[in-house]
Amino acid sequence: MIADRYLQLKGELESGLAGLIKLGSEMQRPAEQLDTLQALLRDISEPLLFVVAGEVKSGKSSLLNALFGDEFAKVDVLPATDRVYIFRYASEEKSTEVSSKLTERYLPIPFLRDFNVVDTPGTNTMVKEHQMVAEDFMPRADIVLFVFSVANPWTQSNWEFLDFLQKTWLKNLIFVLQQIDLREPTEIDVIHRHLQDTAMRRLGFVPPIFAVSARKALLARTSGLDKEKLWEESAFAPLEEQIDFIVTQSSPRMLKLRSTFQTARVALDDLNQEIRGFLDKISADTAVLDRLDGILANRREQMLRQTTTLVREVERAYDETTKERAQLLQQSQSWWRSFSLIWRRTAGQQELHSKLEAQLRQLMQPQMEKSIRTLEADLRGLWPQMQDLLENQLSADLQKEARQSVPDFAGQRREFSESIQTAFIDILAGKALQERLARSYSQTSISLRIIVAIIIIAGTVAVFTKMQSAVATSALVIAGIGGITAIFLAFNHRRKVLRDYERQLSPKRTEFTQTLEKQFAKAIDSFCAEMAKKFRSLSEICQTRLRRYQPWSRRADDLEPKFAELKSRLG
Ligand SMILES: Nc1nc2c(ncn2[C@@H]2O[C@H](COP(=O)(O)OP(=O)(O)OP(=O)(O)O)[C@@H](O)[C@H]2O)c(=O)[nH]1
Ligand SMILES: [Mg+2]
Repeated sequence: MIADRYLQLKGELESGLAGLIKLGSEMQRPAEQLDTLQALLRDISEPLLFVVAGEVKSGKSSLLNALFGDEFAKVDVLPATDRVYIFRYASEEKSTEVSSKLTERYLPIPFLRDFNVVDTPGTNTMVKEHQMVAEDFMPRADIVLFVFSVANPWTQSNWEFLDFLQKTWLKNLIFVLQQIDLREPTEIDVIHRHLQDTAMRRLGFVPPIFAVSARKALLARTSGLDKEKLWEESAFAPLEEQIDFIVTQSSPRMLKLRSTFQTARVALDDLNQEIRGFLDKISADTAVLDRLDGILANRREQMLRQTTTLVREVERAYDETTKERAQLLQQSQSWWRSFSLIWRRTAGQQELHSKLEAQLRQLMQPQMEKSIRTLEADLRGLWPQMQDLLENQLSADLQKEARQSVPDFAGQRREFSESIQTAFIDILAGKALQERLARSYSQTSISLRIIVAIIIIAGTVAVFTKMQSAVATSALVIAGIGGITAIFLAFNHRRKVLRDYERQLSPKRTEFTQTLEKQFAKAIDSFCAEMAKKFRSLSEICQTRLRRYQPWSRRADDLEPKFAELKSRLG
């Protein structure tokens, strides 16, 4: 295809620019910036403008058909092009009569996307159209082909039309001597020289002149036979090279490509900088969050170790209560006190229980509170420390997110204190113990009452028989046995109560310290989990941002080699 070097370069720049616009719009760049890039894209996509002029029947339309390898312009032995035609691309064929002298032909032929082609009637017949062609198309044309026919090379109308044109419009002028297959090479040489001389005389310079056969060139391009020979004989190759050269070297076109490229390069650098800036920020933020995670894990370990010390202290306090509790139990459970069960079924069991609880509470509470305070202070101190790191080391926009979600520590502290208190109360609140003791009290009470009743009955019998009969003796023996049994029961009851309390309280020590340890660990874990949750939510924000920027970064990276290639070719 003619002008393919330029078209290829333009195509690559278009694709680079289109990629850049897509990236910019995804990155929501300001509308003005995108509009500028769109305008540049439209500007460079503007098709090349080729104009052909020359004598009637000199083979102008045939030359265009041969150049583009498509018979889009009407060719005839009779005058065929009766008005100026401009050929443009459209997906459907149509014609618009712009005026009686100009028709716009829209054709779905791919090359017309890159070229607008102006075909004109013979210079000798289009006097009226001269001015329009000259003024509307010549100044903008990338290539102006002036056709002379070997069949009639001496006519004046071409030169008269050339006289009519401003010299500045002739910079892209090419003379084409057409239909060379109709004459011998020697004749063509003569005509060629004649054209050179006349051009020098009338224009003051000699444009490039190419003697060609459009008929053979078209055949070479469209028929399957003898392609190479026909192409050789058409002498089209040098003409095409010249066209290629003019278009590629055309300063307005190349300047346009170059300046468009420079603007696009700056825009790509801008986008790249923004992407890099964001990616750097994200990886710095991720590193800070990772560091915070590490610090948090360390502090968690430290605090867990510290809880062991705290629990040991509570344990010591608990042990100290054991001695005092034993004393209290001994005092309140003297064996003769068990006799009170005869007239009091519970014999103050409830009061004893309350007393024990109050004593335990009184002795342990200060130590418990101290431990809770120590741990609370530690946990409370952790957040400001983390907050400080977040505020000083995270990027400004992530800091904003960090501030929006301060963890709810108040609720957690309350929950922690409550759970410790519950564990504490639980030491003595063993329902089983209470029930067992109640059962023991009630059984002892019933047994004692029965024995007392037996003793009374036996005593009464002895009194009534005046202590002399065998019956009286037996009654006294029974009363004696009853008395001994009652003493045994009272002792046994005391022993059972003391043993039950001991059984309840000794394993409770381990249970209690284990619960305490568990509650401490739970509190620490939930504090840490709350903070880790916050770091995780910030990390997720980083990840979301990363997912947004990474494809853009890849896209920008993909554009880089394209732009480097364009730079080397555009200079
Ligand atoms: N032998 C030969 N005939 C050609 C060549 N090019 C065109 N012709 C013939 O010349 C005649 C005129 O060709 P066109 O291409 O219509 O010439 P034109 O200058 O466009 O004619 P108008 O539009 O009427 O001014 C046609 O019969 C073509 O077949 C060529 O290279 N060799
Ligand atoms: Mg024609």
